[in-house]
Amino acid sequence: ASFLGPVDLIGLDAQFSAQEKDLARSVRSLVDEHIRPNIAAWYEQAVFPREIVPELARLGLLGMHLTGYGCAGRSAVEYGLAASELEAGDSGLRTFVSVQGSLAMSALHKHGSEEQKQRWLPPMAAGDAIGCFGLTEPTAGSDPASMRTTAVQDAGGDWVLNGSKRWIGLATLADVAVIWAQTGEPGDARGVRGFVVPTDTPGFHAEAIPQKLSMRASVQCDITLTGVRLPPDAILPADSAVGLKGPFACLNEARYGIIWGVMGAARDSFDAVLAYSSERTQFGVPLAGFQLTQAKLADMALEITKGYLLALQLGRSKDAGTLDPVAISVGKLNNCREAIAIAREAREMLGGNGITLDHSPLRHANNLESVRTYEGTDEVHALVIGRTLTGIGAFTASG
Ligand code: TGC
Repeated sequence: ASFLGPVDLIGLDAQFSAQEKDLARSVRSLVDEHIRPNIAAWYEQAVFPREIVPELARLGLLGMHLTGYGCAGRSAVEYGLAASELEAGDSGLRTFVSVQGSLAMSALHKHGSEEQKQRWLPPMAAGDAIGCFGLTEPTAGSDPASMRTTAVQDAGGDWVLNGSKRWIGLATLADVAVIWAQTGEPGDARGVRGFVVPTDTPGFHAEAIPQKLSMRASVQCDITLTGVRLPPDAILPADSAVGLKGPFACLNEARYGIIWGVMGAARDSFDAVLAYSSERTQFGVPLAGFQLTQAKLADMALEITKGYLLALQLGRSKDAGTLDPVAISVGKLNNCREAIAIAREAREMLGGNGITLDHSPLRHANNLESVRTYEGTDEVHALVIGRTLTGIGAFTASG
């Protein structure tokens, strides 16, 4: 039987190595043991289960695609499979791994000094330190170049940060924050630089955003930075971090993981409704015996299969070093759009029973509202693709 379950009607299983499938199965066991029995309660009570962090570290999932500094050095495809299995449990748990590994650790690994890497990466890989990544602001979401957070160097060389960040995953739990700030004139994309900010620095304050209807087993926060004074070596020094390409290089990593992750949520929704429709009888026959049900299941299976094929193509390209950012936009736009449609369809097929936390699809659909929005909205990715196809930037009326 395919490790992807009954949805795999085209023999996708054979496209993965034994090592890749072993990793996927290990992550699935972790999800079955630690996440599935508790996720409904965590979601209802809006709790991020911090006790899961050592389990994720034990499997080497924190910064798993990075090399050295205690990181597992796994391939892009393995990283994708792990994201997919975690998100089959809940998008909030996959988001933890993405923020820690793909955003905060990636920023340090790609752009940090040797001292910054030595200081933070080993404890982050071990789950002993948590990181967050502050790019988005209350008035700067899709357009990070318009950020208002500033970093000014004083006569002694210290950096002083002022401003605010919003929707920052893990910030109230974090030991370290990578904060992107404007060092030049407002709107100067090349003036954006990254800073490594221990969260106990005076002037750093994080607060969880309450009353979320999505990602409830996860933490997203407001950060305020009030005269946060940092030593000269707090800046991420690499040339690769000069300007917005610094944070975008990290977003590429997180967006790539999402392409796989959301297919896990879609697959779990499909598995849930396939099982339910086989058991649930109406008018004397199981729901699975109705033609309309079968047509819906078939359409879901097609899109999940195509979504995994797309993810796999991008993953193999990433491992070969040939993955282009526009291909990531193709994957994120398609797989998020299809995953949320599948989760919603599955909820509908569960009837009234589908609106409680006894079944996963509505929880997945609600989570996917966030996933399709963060790391570049559907619209941003459509316009990235449109710009590549036409050669014309259409992000604003003037291009
Ligand atoms: P532009 O200002 O022209 O370009 C700036 C520089 O960045 C480069 N670049 C990229 N580099 C690598 N990968 C990519 N995907 C890149 N996209 C752009 C670009 O080449 C340029 O380099 P240089 O050397 O010339 O300085 O920007 P653009 O016109 O290319 O992009 C416009 C647009 C709208 C696509 C971009 O601004 C964008 O992607 N906006 C969406 C921002 C976004 O995804 N935000 C999400 C932030 S993270 C978050 O939501 C929180 S979730 C995590 C958590 O839970 O904490």
